[in-house]
Amino acid sequence: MAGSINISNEHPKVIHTTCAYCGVGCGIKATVTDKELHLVDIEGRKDHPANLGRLCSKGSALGETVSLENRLLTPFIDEQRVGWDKALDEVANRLKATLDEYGPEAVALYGSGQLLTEDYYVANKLMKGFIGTGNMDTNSRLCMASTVAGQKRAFGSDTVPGSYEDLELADMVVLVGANTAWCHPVLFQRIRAAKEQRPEMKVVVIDPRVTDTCDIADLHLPLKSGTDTALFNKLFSYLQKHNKVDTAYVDQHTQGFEEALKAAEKVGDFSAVAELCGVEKTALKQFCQWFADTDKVVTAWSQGVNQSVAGTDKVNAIVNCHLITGRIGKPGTGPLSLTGQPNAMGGREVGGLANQLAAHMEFANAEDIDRVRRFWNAPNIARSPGKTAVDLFNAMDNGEIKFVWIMGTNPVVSMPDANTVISALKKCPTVVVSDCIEKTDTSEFAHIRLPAAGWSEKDGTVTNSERRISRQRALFDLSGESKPDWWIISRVAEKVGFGEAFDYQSSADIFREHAALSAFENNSQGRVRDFNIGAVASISDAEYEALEPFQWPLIKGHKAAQPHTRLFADGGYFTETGRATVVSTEFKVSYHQPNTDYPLLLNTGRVRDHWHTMTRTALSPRLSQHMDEPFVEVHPDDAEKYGLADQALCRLSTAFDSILIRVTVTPSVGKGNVFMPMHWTRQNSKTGHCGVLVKSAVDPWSKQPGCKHTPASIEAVSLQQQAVLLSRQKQCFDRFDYGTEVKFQQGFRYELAGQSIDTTALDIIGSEKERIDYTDPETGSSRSAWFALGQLQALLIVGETLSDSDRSWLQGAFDKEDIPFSERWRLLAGMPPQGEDTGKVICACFGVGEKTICRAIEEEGFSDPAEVGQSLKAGTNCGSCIPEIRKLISQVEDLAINAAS
Ligand SMILES: Nc1nc2c(c(=O)[nH]1)N[C@H]1C(S)=C(S)[C@@H](COP(=O)(O)OP(=O)(O)OC[C@H]3O[C@@H](n4cnc5c(=O)[nH]c(N)nc54)[C@H](O)[C@@H]3O)O[C@H]1N2
Ligand SMILES: Nc1nc2c(c(=O)[nH]1)N[C@H]1C(S)=C(S)[C@@H](COP(=O)(O)OP(=O)(O)OC[C@H]3O[C@@H](n4cnc5c(=O)[nH]c(N)nc54)[C@H](O)[C@@H]3O)O[C@H]1N2
Ligand code: SF4
Ligand SMILES: [Mo]
Repeated sequence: MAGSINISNEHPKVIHTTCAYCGVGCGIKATVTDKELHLVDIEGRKDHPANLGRLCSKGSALGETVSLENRLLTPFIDEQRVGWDKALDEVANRLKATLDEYGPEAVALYGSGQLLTEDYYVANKLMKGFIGTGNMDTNSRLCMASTVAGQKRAFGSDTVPGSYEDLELADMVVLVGANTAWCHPVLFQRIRAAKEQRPEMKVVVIDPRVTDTCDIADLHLPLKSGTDTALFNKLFSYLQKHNKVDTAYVDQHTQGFEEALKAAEKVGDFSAVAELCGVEKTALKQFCQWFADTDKVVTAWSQGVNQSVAGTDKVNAIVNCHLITGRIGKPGTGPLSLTGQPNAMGGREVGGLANQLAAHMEFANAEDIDRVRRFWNAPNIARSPGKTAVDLFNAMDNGEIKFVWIMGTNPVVSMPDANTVISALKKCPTVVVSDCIEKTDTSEFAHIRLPAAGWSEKDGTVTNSERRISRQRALFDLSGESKPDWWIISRVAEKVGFGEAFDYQSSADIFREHAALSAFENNSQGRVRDFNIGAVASISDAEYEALEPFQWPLIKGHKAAQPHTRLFADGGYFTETGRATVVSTEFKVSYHQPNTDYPLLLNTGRVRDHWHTMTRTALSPRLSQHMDEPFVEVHPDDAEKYGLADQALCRLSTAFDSILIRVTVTPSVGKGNVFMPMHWTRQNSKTGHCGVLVKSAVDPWSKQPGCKHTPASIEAVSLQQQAVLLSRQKQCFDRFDYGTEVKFQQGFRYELAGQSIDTTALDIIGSEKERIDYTDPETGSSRSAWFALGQLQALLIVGETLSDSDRSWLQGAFDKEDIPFSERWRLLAGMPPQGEDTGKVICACFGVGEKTICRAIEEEGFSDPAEVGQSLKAGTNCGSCIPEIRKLISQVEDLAINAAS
């Protein structure tokens, strides 16, 4: 069944692996068609329980992102290419020197939920067990820390109680601060399919924005940013008032109910809460009634909950409503945290956060410290938690951290107050960056860059949001000199003098040790821990190779045939008393308030087809077309108030920095809010970086920053000139005031603006003889096109406003081998040849454009996305664009009605 890492040269070769992206953890059937050229066909694995054959647009396009483009293929020291021996010596020597001079607290490692469990385990063991500092934190601090803290407060352990199938078995699914349609698309597809089968199943979306997730919502509560605790406290008191408390469950399995009820009641009556949360009173009542009357409820949440200075309380306010109704651990019920990264869960299992030790053991427990010390035979085990992400970079900025190793994350883009991160990295005497990509915003500050194996080459395990451990397998040999992260860390550890403990030869070696630690003195003496995969602690290399997905816990001696799909239906919590804690939570108005200088609230998040800092998705022209330029969404009333036109450039400012960015006017953001995606970096945009604007205030329990809530202001700007350059070759956009790069099939498009646009220095290959120009005498706008042997090389358009569909057909002109002279004028006149005007890409899977879809709706009278799918295939693969197709149908219908009246 399973694939093999010993890839033979026979083709095609089918390998089962797991998607590189989100925490859904979809199983992939990869058919390698050419190992040398890195060609692979990607399909969803039908027998993987997470996706049952489905994939989303990003997963489907994985094959487009495994080329060697932009890859870091050898180690570098200070921009000098070096061999591994030299690079490892340099890291080890600098590490030793720092330890000798300043001690372990001057050393830090900042990791990522995109590392495999095996990589993460070794990194954590080196830092906490052998170097002897807790200063190993991870980007999960920006992502899941509030859920970890909330679950620990409630359950005594970081346990996700349910499974994905509960989303299908539920009679009501509540999605809080989660744009599931875009960020966990396969789960969204599963919910949609369940609802289609049982239309009585209810979906409630709680999000300040109207997102595509609302496409299947029976009720959307556009609450004021940050007010979730108030809303769930109201629900708590409503449930109690309406006799919906499962008193038997509360009495037997929980503690803290009375205090928590008192705290929840403080929030006031429906009118007060509706006002506070900014939602309609009737809608709020409706939600409470539905929740009260439905036994099978799943509440799933993501970053709208976690990324808040009150994130942990939000998590507990949600969990409380499940605990007091006993709706946990039973089919179709439960609180369900949706994890972001492919291995956010695995990172937590090995102790990747600075306040964790390993295998769900704690610094707070002296027995745990001793247990891990004995198991690792660790000489210098850390005895207290280390610095969490924001503190860690602040400490670096203050000169306390002298050596940092950044692995699998891009903090210059993803950290709040990114300018402080830049300043810290500039000051830090040694910055080591392990990444797959040659140049990232973070690696620009590295003294040593180490080439890591990426998805499609690396080999190990990941855990998804439902505690399911799956294998990621290599599809190709390692590229260039790149090495797996576990190998790099182990070899450095050896050179620092910890050879015996890091003598790993394969990821299987590490997995076995990790599994053994999870079971070590677990359930025999001392306390019982939730994370236990002892059953796989002594598997052979061949068994590891063939390992099929399984859910933890998987305790030795228990039958694998009885998986722990759910926990806690009959209590059994991991607190000292064995009871879950109903945590008192309180809403404070001061959490997320704009102020007079910054009267708006900046919300940040994701778009459908890009992943984080775009190091992978920007390689795919298909994925790059859906949302191609950084933007800030502004409500129409605010746009009017601040004099902002749709698609114009504006200045968006916070107390931290100020940027130039394009405005999208849309009622989908609430009045007083603006929304900006987190993805764009200095590699592809001059100014569209959101991290520099974001406030770094953190939650007191989880230390997770509130990335969704920064007071902001916005103003119109007038730049004299705008230009669009399409070019077969990459160009530099740094000298323009505004510039963004977008990849398309045959080249790059640049959106440029500035007080004056000097394009003379552009590096365009094309014969001047084959150049044609046109200047509009009335407007002064101009177009120039360069050809070489009849093929279009570049096209520069200055001073015109282009539509999305103009851009898409002009990009299409680069596909042609030869453009006859008789056709070239069309490029200057802006007239697409018939049938080539397809519009902006809506369906990324099949590359179907907006205009093509609208024409079909108009001409064929389609009234349902399924009909559009039958005719054009759009929306029939991953389905992520179905909400957009539905919007186009209603737009075309509205136009027809308006035309008729
Ligand atoms: N396409 C895509 N998918 C991804 C990723 C990606 O980069 N791209 N990244 C992955 C990762 S690591 C993560 S963590 C997940 C994140 O997945 P999500 O959390 O679903 O995504 P976000 O867009 O960050 O934020 C979700 C929503 O929270 C809302 N929100 C903001 N403030 C509040 C609030 O106070 N209360 C409530 N209730 N809602 C609020 C925002 O308006 C936003 O729509 O996605 C994963 N999947
Ligand atoms: N404003 C704002 N900021 C946010 C968020 C938000 O919603 N708003 N969301 C936060 C969240 S939830 C998250 S998860 C973070 C994500 O933010 P980051 O972790 O910074 O983003 P990525 O682009 O995923 O960075 C991963 C890096 O690791 C590299 N890489 C990939 N695989 C490997 C590997 O196997 N080994 C090594 N060594 N390198 C590898 C990639 O090339 C890339 O450079 O952003 C956070 N920041
Ligand atoms: S939902 Fe999409 S991105 Fe997430 S794991 Fe599945 S295919 Fe990958
Ligand atoms: Mo995340």
